[in-house]
Amino acid sequence: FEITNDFYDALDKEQFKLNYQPQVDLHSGKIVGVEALIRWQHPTKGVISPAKFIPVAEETGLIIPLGSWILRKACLDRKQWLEAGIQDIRVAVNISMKQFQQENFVETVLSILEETGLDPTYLELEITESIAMNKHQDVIKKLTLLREKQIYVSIDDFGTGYSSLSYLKELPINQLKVDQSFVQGIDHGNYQILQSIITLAQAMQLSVVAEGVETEKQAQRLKEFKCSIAQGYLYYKPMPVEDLLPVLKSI
Ligand code: G
Ligand code: G
Ligand code: MN
Ligand code: NA
Repeated sequence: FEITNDFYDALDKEQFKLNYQPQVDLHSGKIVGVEALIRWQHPTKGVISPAKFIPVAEETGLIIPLGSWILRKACLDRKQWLEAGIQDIRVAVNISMKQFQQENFVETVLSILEETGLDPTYLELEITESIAMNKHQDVIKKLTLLREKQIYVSIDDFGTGYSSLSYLKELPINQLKVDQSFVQGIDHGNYQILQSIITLAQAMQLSVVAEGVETEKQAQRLKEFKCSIAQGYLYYKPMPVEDLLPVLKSI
């Protein structure tokens, strides 16, 4: 992949930045969290999507320093909003497979929290279903340690992988993020799986976030299904950190 070479010094040259997308409580409309979404401002190619470079970062191993940079930056940003008086919202960080599977993953997260001085209750980690369903004992061990420190844990893109429901039940997690494909299904009358996932989450006493909510009709359906939280262009698009603080202050 031709971007590989440029990739190595992009971290030094500060070409990565985090955007943030708010998540809202479907009933009160209040912002309950923000998800950090990385962008690469390439010097000649413009903005490159993480869908392109995260897989490259995984292959090259650069995901390890990059992943730590993302966590540190998100913690520092969250601390700033706290200093600006913003309470009660979490910052959610996407964790990739290789990053999670590092033996010292938990220690790395805890040392970044300590170094930045962020209270762990403000941090949320998003791991995909495929990460969660792999190496079950190792996953349980790591998530248990994270939960002991009050870090919030979500399963991302839920419904697209191959979850074993008996495994899922054993995982110490807080929340399911329903993949946006199920929300889009509402437009075509396909909402049975969405409804089932919401029911499943409730039965397991997990919070549930609907991703990729774009229309009022979808939001209305989600409310009927008693989904608690939504994220999507209907509410907010991912935005640069400079734009987020005024939004957080206005609500
Ligand atoms: O924001 P966008 O739609 O372009 O994201 C595309 C994909 O990249 C999504 O699957 C998202 O989870 C992933 N992604 C975005 N930011 C990060 C990040 O900071 N770390 C990891 N590991 N993945 C990310
Ligand atoms: O895999 P993950 O869920 O982390 O990725 C979230 C991705 O979804 C990001 O790339 C983000 O830009 C994108 N996204 C957020 N809201 C919407 C939306 O309403 N519609 C669509 N199509 N994509 C969205
Ligand atoms: Mn995510
Ligand atoms: Na997702």
